Amino acid sequence: MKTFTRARAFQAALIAAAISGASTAALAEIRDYKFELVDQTVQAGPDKTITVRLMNTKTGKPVPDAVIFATRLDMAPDAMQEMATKVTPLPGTEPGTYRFKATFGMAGRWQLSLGAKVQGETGTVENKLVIQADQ
Ligand SMILES: [Cu+2]
Repeated sequence: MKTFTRARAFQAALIAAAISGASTAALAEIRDYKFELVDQTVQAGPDKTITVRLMNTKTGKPVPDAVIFATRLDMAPDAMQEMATKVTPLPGTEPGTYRFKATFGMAGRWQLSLGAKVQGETGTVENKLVIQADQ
């Protein structure tokens, strides 16, 4: 019974979203979303900021208010997957962009793994992005 109520509530929310015109997301599927790096390169060193944009590739528009739930930053592209560094979320500066703080302890290629839930969509956006850290 609980499941039924929740499903109905979710359906109602979807309809409300569609009516209010916030429905650009409702017509897309989860595979139509992808993260992209705002800057491909970063200076090696402590407390660097990474900015990514979550795009709806169908509409070409950034997607605000996604829930980012998985992040990992390591040097897998340079065969150092055990060299991982902490990723701390920072407040976004514009809708659809998501920022993180991390220490790049070494120059080279770093892989940022991201997972996200998008409002009104089932499934998970999962992307791996490669950032070049310069000396
Ligand atoms: Cu390394």
